[in-house]
Amino acid sequence: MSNASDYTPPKVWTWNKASGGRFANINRPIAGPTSEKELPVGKHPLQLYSLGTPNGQKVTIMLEELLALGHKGAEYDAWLIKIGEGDQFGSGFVAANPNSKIPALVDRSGPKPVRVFESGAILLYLAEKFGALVPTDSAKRAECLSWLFWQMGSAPYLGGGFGHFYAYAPTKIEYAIDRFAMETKRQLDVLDRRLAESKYLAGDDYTIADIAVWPWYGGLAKGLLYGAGEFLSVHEYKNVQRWADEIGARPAVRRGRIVNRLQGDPAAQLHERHDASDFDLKTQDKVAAKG
Ligand SMILES: N[C@@H](CCC(=O)N[C@@H](CS)C(=O)NCC(=O)O)C(=O)O
Repeated sequence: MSNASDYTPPKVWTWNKASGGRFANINRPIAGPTSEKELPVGKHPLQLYSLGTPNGQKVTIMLEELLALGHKGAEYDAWLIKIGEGDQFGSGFVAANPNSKIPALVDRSGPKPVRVFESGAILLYLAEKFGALVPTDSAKRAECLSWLFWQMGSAPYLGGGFGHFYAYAPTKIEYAIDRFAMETKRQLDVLDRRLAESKYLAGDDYTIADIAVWPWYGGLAKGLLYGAGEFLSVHEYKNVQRWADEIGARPAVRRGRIVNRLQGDPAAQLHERHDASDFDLKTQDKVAAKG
């Protein structure tokens, strides 16, 4: 194995140098706000503060699905939080999410604003609020929540583990890439076996479990994450491929996945969403054409 290290950890870790890598300028070992900055509030009942990463996409897909089902109370403003520039450490954002990570939702439909953070909690909150996309039958609900929480526990190995060491770390460390590639492939196999026996993760119906898992593992299966499709032989996971294609074709998913996105095809970037018409009028290709 390559990359033998001459590093010996000191007795006590101290934060005295930049660790390098793509997120070096925002990583820090303490929580809390670094600046005073209020969050903007728009006209809709739901205020989302997010970015179009897989964790952010879960919520915008959910909101678009709810709107497609006719739940007008799911109208939302999606504000952009640029995590690369440290927006997540502003006082207003920290009040919405003390963990300083997107996505964060504030529900202003009631007498007092309700904050919700952690994408899984947001999906469940919205599903319960609107009585949609989560089964009511207790066995089916248990299956749905099991896959929802599976995603929450599993994706950090894919993103923070595999993706970080394969794509972002300043040096390629064989041990780390090997360990997390193995776990990521195991997770893909878990999904592939489930989707061999079941149309959707929770059973016959599309639910918040699919909405949580698709942006991560659907994206990975379609070669959209970390440029790692070939490395992980994602084409081998045939049932994941079938499921990823089917969900990716849903109109609400096609809308939700481009909200708050800052990368890729300009026609698939809607930096902020404040109205349903924004999908037709305010994607970056249209913004650029207007000059
Ligand atoms: N478990 C959290 C993860 C959220 C998360 O990791 N968000 C990332 C972007 S995908 C973030 O905001 N990172 C900023 C930071 O770490 O400072 C969730 O599901 O909501």
